[in-house]
Amino acid sequence: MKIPGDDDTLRQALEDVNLPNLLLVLATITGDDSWLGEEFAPAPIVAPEGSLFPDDSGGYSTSQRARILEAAVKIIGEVRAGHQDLGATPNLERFHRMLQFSTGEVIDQEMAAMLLEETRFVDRDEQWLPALEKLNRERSGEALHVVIIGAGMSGLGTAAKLKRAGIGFTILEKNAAVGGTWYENRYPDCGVDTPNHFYSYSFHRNAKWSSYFSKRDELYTYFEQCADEFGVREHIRFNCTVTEMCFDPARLCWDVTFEDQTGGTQHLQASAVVSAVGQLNRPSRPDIEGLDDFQGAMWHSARWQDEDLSGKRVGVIGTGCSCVQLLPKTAAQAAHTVVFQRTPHWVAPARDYYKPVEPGLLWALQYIPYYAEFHRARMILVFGDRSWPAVVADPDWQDQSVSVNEANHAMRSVLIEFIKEGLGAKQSYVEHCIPKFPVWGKRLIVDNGWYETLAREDVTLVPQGIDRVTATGIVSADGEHHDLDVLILATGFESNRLLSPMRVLGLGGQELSEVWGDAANAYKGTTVPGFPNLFCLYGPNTNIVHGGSIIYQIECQIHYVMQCLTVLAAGEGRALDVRSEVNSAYNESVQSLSAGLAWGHPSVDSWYKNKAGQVVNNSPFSLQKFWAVTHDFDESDYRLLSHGANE
Ligand code: N01
Repeated sequence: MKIPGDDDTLRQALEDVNLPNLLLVLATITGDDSWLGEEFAPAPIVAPEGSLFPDDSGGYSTSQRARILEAAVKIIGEVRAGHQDLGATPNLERFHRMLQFSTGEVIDQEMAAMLLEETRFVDRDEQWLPALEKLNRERSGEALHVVIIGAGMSGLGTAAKLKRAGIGFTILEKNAAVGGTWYENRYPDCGVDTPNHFYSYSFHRNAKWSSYFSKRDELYTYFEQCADEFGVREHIRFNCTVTEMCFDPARLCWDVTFEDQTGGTQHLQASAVVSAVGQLNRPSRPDIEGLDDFQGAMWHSARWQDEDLSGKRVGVIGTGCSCVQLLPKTAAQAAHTVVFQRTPHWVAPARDYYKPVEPGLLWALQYIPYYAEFHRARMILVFGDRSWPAVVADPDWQDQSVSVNEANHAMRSVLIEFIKEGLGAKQSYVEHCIPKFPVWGKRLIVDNGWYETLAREDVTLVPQGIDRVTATGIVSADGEHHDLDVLILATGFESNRLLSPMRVLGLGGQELSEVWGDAANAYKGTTVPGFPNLFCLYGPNTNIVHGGSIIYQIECQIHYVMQCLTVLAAGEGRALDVRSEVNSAYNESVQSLSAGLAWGHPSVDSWYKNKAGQVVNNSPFSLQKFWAVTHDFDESDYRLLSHGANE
């Protein structure tokens, strides 16, 4: 990496960097651990009220700060001039020590091991890449071919790894472009609630995110670039919708049937199928009487129509993440907005949600050696499992009705104050805005002006529920008719029936949708007994609620799948079928853990649960634990099917 500019450029950039992080950079370059000594120990991290970003600047005195910055200018300047090499990347023991030093907190060694891979100080691909490359060389001509369904973040990530391993693959994508959810969702202010320096592939960092929480267009552009930079675009068949796949036990492969852009039916044969269809790709149309009678314009938040709302009376059904994000923008345009709420959600204060990435940090992420690595680790520590203790139920906690432990209850109190403050003159709304389930029972929504928007004079909250829709509006449960020109359905997605409407036929012709019903389950969220060589990314019980990036979860699964592929590549005509008893034991544990978490609380009714109240979508694990659970493939968990050796 060439470092541009001179000492002044460097000095200017360093104004915006995190000093505890910078000390890790200096220690790595010089190999000198005196940079991690008592003298430079940072002050504890504190969370200023209302801010998303904790104050983790280190709390150094002016003279300490000057000393660190001058040393950094000198050391990095020497690297720029070619007089200093980059030093050795830290091993686990040193990295662990570094993280504890820079945060002033006790960090689990397993967490450090995970972050060592997330920073790519350790290349996780080494777990499977050498084996696959060797097998590919030995077996040229009879290689595996993988079909990936979907070119969203799971599909592209898998494709990148298959490409690296030299395994043949085809991606079938129903849309005309890549990006999945970030292609489809275009509602106003659509964006992430996890900082992008974490919400991006660990193996394809983007040093140029303009904001910490980027918006849809920038995310979509990132995935477009990934498709090109991974060199996988030529493998994608756009406008192709998979309708059916059927496992052939004689040939030990999948026959995949899909509809192409002409409406014609086509077939592909695959040694393995990776389902990368996501959990939130089918908009849910609410079952409300009269919905089809509405004569005004109506659309779902995930199928946004760019209509000018000025002067219009707009109704919005639903108060989940999508509604909270879009409402401040649409309400500012509309003449009047009516929000139809069934259940209030918890919304967290986030006054710096729109914070741009500081110019110096942008520079540091591109040019200061190791800075981006340590920054990613820090973002994961701050925005990942930090909230985990607050979601785990404490059996001794006195009031189990609305909270699950003391920290959870404390958060509840903070958020109730935030509601009161945000609603200003509309204090009559307060009782309707306080959820009756524990905080983190559903993913905590990052605020972008929700309560202030509800407090606007031209916005009305209807908490009574909906009786029916008419040609000209909505009748609420109290009998009032609300006249509307436009109706926005922010009603979420059909999330429980994973992989549907595809027809998936496994061993013995059994159909996956029947095997699962509305209780989808898979081993490590990925493999299903009786459906050999089918790998579900972002499958059952993999969604995260407490905090963190879904790309992280997906990457954990991809590495697990790549290890499975080393077994398939080791012989001709092989298939892996997860043992039914292994899957059952795993999922019993998933359900028992889920029951002890905020989102398993009986008061929570959400898209994560099925009709019986079982958690189908969410992971019961912290990020650290999910990494550990998916890290190592154990062949004894599977039946290995091979030609002639099985029915
Ligand atoms: O959908 P939702 P979403 N009558 O299911 C209501 C991710 N996401 O699109 O709460 C009346 O959360 C329903 O009511 P209730 C994120 O993972 C992330 O907003 O069930 N109301 C609810 O209020 C999120 O969880 C981001 O009682 C009806 C709303 O519609 C997931 O996507 C941004 C109804 C649906 O809320 C889904 O979020 C956006 C009916 N018949 C989305 N049916 C960020 O990262 C449903 N509702 C920031």
